[in-house]
Amino acid sequence: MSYPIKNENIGKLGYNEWIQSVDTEYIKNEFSLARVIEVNRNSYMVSDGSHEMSAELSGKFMFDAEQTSDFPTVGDWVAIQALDNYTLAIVHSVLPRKSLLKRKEAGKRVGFQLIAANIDFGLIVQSAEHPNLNLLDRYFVMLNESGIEPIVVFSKIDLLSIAEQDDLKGVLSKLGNRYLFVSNVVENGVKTLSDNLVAGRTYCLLGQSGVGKTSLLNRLLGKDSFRIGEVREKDGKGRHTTVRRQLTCLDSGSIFIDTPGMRELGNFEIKSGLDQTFDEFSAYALKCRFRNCTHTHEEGCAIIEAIEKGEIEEGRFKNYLKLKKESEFYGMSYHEKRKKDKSFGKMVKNYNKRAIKG
Ligand SMILES: Nc1nc2c(ncn2[C@@H]2O[C@H](COP(=O)(O)OP(=O)(O)O)[C@@H](O)[C@H]2O)c(=O)[nH]1
Ligand SMILES: [Mg+2]
Ligand SMILES: [Zn+2]
Repeated sequence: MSYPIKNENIGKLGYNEWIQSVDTEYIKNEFSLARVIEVNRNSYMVSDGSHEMSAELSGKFMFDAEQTSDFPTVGDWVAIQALDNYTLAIVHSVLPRKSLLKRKEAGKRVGFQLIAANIDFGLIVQSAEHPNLNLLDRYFVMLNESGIEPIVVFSKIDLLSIAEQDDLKGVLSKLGNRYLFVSNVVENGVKTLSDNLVAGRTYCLLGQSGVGKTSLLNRLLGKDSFRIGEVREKDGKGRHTTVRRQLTCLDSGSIFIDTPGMRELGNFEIKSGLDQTFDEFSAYALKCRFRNCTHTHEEGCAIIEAIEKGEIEEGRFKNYLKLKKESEFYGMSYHEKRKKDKSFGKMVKNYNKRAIKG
């Protein structure tokens, strides 16, 4: 029995010109195109737009896979063989990715975990009650580095008084970030977000556990499709309770990936992402005495001077240093990392002390 290469409903999964331009090499003969819609530890679900199938990796795939990033993650386009009247799919290859989100594995300095692939927009969700601007920067760096456009959403706005909302707006305007306030319990902001979503594009919900990511997705779907509040940071033993990630299509045509909360968000070797995130530094950096200034301790560093004059916020600079050191750490070889691992925390502390006196 032969199946069509591309299901006529593949478009609703975000099939577009970009993936069309790469799929011809992979989607031929007995293979057809599908997207990974769920990853739960090592089990997968894929969809071709009309059929949702549980999926297994082919023997050759398993044999050839060498590293974490070779394996499929949610959002990936894959070449499959549909079997048993579309109940089972064998995954033969993962198509090249437009973007890939990954993070450092919890508690480990070495090794990483894939979050999602082929994401256009990252929806960073934070509770308006507990905004964390340093963490926000971390997400910006991660998204900028992967070429994913960040959108910031502050949820639970219903829990803030008008005065508190104004205070928060004051803090945020200073940073000049684009953001949105929403409440998932009263009519507020969700419609603005929903009106601005782009059909055919893939959005990934990011943020700590309990901030309201799944509630927001349910609101956007207009029904309670996903269970909220079920994802806890830790169980009694302090381990993650779930690793499930799911992709779902809104009626309006945009595609959403929900992720469980992340206890720890580590970045990898970062190049452009860091400069892009702290781009207000760049005008000062041109005036540093040394062209290769690292803005960490140098004499004549215009950034350090700007901090002393109060033109750049010290907290942002400290966060910049921290992320920069981390990034350099991830750029090292495996063995260098193991060696440095223990002294890492101390290293960051010392840099902060040296750079900012008093
Ligand atoms: N007051 C208020 N509570 C919310 C809001 N959004 C989510 N919650 C609650 O916050 C808890 C965690 O929500 P959930 O969507 O599961 O968060 P997730 O872990 O980020 O997916 C649940 O008890 C929700 O009812 C909101 O906008 N306002
Ligand atoms: Mg959730
Ligand atoms: Zn400098």
